[in-house]
Amino acid sequence: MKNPTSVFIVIPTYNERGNIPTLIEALFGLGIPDLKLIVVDDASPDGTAEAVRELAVSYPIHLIERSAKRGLGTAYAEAFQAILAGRVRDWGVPDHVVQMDADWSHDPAVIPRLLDAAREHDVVIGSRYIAGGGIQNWDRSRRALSFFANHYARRVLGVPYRDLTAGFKCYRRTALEALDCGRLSSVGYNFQIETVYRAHTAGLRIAEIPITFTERKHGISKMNLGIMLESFWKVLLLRLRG
Ligand SMILES: Nc1nc2c(ncn2[C@@H]2O[C@H](COP(=O)(O)OP(=O)(O)OP(=O)(O)O)[C@@H](O)[C@H]2O)c(=O)[nH]1
Ligand SMILES: [Mg+2]
Repeated sequence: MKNPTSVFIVIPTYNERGNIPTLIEALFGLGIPDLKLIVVDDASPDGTAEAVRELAVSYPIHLIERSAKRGLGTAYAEAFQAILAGRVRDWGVPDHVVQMDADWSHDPAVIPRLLDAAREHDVVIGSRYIAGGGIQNWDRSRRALSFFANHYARRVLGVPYRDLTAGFKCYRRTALEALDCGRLSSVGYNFQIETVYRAHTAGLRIAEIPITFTERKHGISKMNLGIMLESFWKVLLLRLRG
């Protein structure tokens, strides 16, 4: 008999060798039944893919290897499309899909709470900007950037969610279908805003639950000016064209 909630976690990686092994151990240590992991690695020069392959001997991990760094947004879109098409091994299509970063900014211990909230909602956002949520170890400029990006996107798009740029989310399978991943236009982190906006305009039930986001300890950030500019103009385009 099929498990009542089968769960896939999707993690995009670029140079996360220092983070991914301990994170994978922690994820499979959560005791979530029927958990599967999909890692999308963009030819990380630091050997992230190799580290994932070593752990795939012991755990149900599917590694999607792309030939060059092509952005977090396209990595997620590719994984989500493969999942919905049932193209990930013989694992079938899961009931829930969780997305998270590889760098320990997202605490694996929160995942059961995301799944819990997903009983009553189609999309659950792990939110830094509601009561009980927060950020550890971000300097003032990074906080200001995130605050501005959220404020801007919320005003332009006219949606009520406090953390539109959150990268820790859980979708019901039906919500992923409604996103129509082939249509997603974001290359970089704008993916986070675009997914929530599409879910909102599709009339899905979206909840935010509080999380504490912790800045990475290992590796370096991939945030850059191009990623910021993409968000600036693509949020406008989203509003104009839907
Ligand atoms: N496959 C793939 N993954 C990426 C790419 N860019 C970023 N990532 C991954 O996406 C997740 C989020 O990227 P981060 O660099 O942590 O972004 P951030 O959280 O805004 O920045 P810091 O935490 O400050 O480093 C991490 O797991 C990255 O390894 C990419 O182009 N391709
Ligand atoms: Mg990070």
